[in-house]
Amino acid sequence: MLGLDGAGKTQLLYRLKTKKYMITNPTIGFNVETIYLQHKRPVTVWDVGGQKRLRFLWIHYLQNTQLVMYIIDSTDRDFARLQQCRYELHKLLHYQELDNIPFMILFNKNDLPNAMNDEEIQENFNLSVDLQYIVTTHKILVIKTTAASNKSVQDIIKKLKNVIIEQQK
Ligand SMILES: Nc1nc2c(ncn2[C@@H]2O[C@H](COP(=O)(O)OP(=O)(O)OP(=O)(O)O)[C@@H](O)[C@H]2O)c(=O)[nH]1
Ligand SMILES: [Mg+2]
Repeated sequence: MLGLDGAGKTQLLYRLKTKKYMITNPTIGFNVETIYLQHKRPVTVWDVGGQKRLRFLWIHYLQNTQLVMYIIDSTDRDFARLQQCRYELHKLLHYQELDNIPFMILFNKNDLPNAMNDEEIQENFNLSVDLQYIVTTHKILVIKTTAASNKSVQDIIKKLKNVIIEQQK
């Protein structure tokens, strides 16, 4: 799990793991948890701190990655933050170590009334929600999520499972 600070990575990780709300603090370093996809298939999820001063560390977590979940705060329309968010995403998409690794891009905080709609996501990121397509060498799946309730849990687990199984074929 990567993405700018405050996007909701840690909240989402513990939502997927425990289906409960957890008070989070900005992550300095990382959290790592095993979550279970359907049929009890375990997956190790690394959630790495997204603060600007910590982003140079991301590349150290990429070895043996099966999938990148890139989490975006869909309420954050600040120009500079949007630029950073796109920049970091593109950097990962062009990182050689991640060639052919699928990406799930999660537009999070979708429970909030000011979350970007599909048109804004398209405008700001040139991405279409619920479409799977290929950018450079990556399969990309774009979804809208919330970590504030259990509403997205099954959807994320199902898609994670599908992408991981498809990749192993
Ligand atoms: N309403 C709402 N709040 C959320 C959601 N996801 C996260 N939050 C809140 O947003 C804040 C930041 O969430 P974190 O999970 O700590 O963010 P992070 O991406 O781990 O941030 P760093 O650890 O700094 O990289 C917390 O107050 C969360 O409770 C969401 O989907 N909806
Ligand atoms: Mg965190």
